[in-house]
Amino acid sequence: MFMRIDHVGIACHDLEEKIAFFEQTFELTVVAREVNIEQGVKEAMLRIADGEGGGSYIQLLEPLGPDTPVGKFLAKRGEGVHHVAFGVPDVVQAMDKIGGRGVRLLDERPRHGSMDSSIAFLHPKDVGGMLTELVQASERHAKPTPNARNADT
Ligand code: V0V
Ligand code: CO
Repeated sequence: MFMRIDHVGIACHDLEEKIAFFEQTFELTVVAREVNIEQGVKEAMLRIADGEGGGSYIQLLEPLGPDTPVGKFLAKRGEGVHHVAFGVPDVVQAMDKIGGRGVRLLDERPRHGSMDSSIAFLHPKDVGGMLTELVQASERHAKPTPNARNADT
């Protein structure tokens, strides 16, 4: 079902400061930035690698306010890894399968994610304490090979 780790989301207080750190220390490059009102974040994607069906990234997340998922996380736990996102070929199909296996879905339908992806979250308490995101990359950012498509069926 999972094709790759799409991204690791890192909660931070100051997006610009963390971007500078990741660029200078790890020689990564920002490939997309977005303010996502629905998710309550200002975020940046730093490219690690390209892969089948989409790439791998670090996602830096600054909350738009204290009463948002990342704002609450920062207040409770401080800066650090907030979620792990797995690339899937079809997010609705993955939600159906995973939800049917007793894991709580935090979204009833896919939401808009970075770089026009379709995303959905799974409850961290049902995944061993890890907030988990499913990502279906947009056609623009994913060119699956025939093998990658067949791998999930
Ligand atoms: C909360 N908990 C976590 C957690 N956030 N555990 C691991 N990782 C996290 N990030 C734990 C928390 O410690 C509680 O455990 C329990 O889950 C319930 O948390 P809560 O504080 O009572 O509840 P809330 O109101 O903070 O909600 C938590 C959830 C919420 C996960 C339900 O944050 C959510 O719906 N997240 C999904 C959306 C999201 O995170 N969007 C931002 C990224 P104890 O203390 O009871 O043991 S947006 C993004 O990634 C985009 C746009 C993208 O393109 O990729
Ligand atoms: Co994410």
